[in-house]
Amino acid sequence: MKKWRHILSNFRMEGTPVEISLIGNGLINDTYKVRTVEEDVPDYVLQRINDNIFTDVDLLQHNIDIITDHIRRKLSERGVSDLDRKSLKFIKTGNGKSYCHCDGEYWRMSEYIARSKSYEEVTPELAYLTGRYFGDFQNMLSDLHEGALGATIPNFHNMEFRIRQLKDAINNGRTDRVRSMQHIINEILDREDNMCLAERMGRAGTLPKRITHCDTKVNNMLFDENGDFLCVIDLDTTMPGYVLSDFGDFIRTAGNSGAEDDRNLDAVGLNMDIFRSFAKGYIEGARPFITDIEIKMLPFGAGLLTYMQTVRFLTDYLNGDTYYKIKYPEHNHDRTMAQFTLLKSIETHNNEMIRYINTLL
Ligand code: GN1
Ligand code: MG
Repeated sequence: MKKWRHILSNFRMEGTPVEISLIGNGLINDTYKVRTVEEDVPDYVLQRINDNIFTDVDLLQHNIDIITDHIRRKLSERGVSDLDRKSLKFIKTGNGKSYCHCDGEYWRMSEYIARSKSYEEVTPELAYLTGRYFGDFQNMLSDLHEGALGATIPNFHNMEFRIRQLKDAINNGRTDRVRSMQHIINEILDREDNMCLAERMGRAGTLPKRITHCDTKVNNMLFDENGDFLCVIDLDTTMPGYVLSDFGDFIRTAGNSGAEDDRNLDAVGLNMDIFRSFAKGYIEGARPFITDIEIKMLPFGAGLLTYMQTVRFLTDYLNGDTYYKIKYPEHNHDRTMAQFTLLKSIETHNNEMIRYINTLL
């Protein structure tokens, strides 16, 4: 990246930047690490915000300021030390914003948390702890007043909306791909009614909106060198949503014995040990606010988020790969098949999940 020094000059950073390198494996934004030469000055994370997807960057960064300030306040009230490692710290620009608009691109910068790491896979012990922290993350944000956070992507986890997008893609997308995926499309649309249950419950007033992270992939959590939890990262989609989102997305990623885009479908399936450990931890962390109805819906959430991701990857495949970054031409096809395989595995474990959740009520 040639112009990085120019971008950095907008931010009130400390130290002397000497090197920039691409890090992270997000499917939306581009993330770089900026190394500074001084020992006692942090390195930084520089990120280009994909404003095709996050169309209101000002709202996005305003949300993130509110979330990070609120979490810092909660942690400090609890007497937690080392706050700079336990919550993200964004760097302000010369005019006091936490992003800059530079040559038509949006950039933001935060401190790089030294000696931190993330995982692509977790053990049951780690899943339990992670569950507690995600439950606690929602809990800490549960007293934000209504309207404090806007929707950075409207209808982001709205299943009815995702189905409408899929149907648009079936009608207007690449006909060769629609034809070759017809069998999967039928299987997906067979489940449509069941999968839109949360929206119906929301309208009926039986499922409340909370503040949810909406991207609780296991690699969106940082741990220290001893494997102790530090903080949740990637706050772009933290906004009002159902608890199902965060529970489901963790199970979809960490609870999958294979990879999100595994081409070996035999490797893909639900790991019930991870499910049980995460569920136990999550319910403990969320206990101060979560209702019995929400708890009973958690197994549904595991299937829902996997179904939603299948629908989203398939939609992008049919549309000709316009949303997610791809590494090779059939990547969205392989992601669709891997997620659909995981969904079917989750469906076969439905009764087992329900029985276990009932023991935690
Ligand atoms: C995207 O870029 P990343 O990996 O943080 C997507 C999530 C999907 C995920 C699938 C804004 O997240 O919703 O679950 O890919 N984020 C957005 O891996 O669409
Ligand atoms: Mg994300």
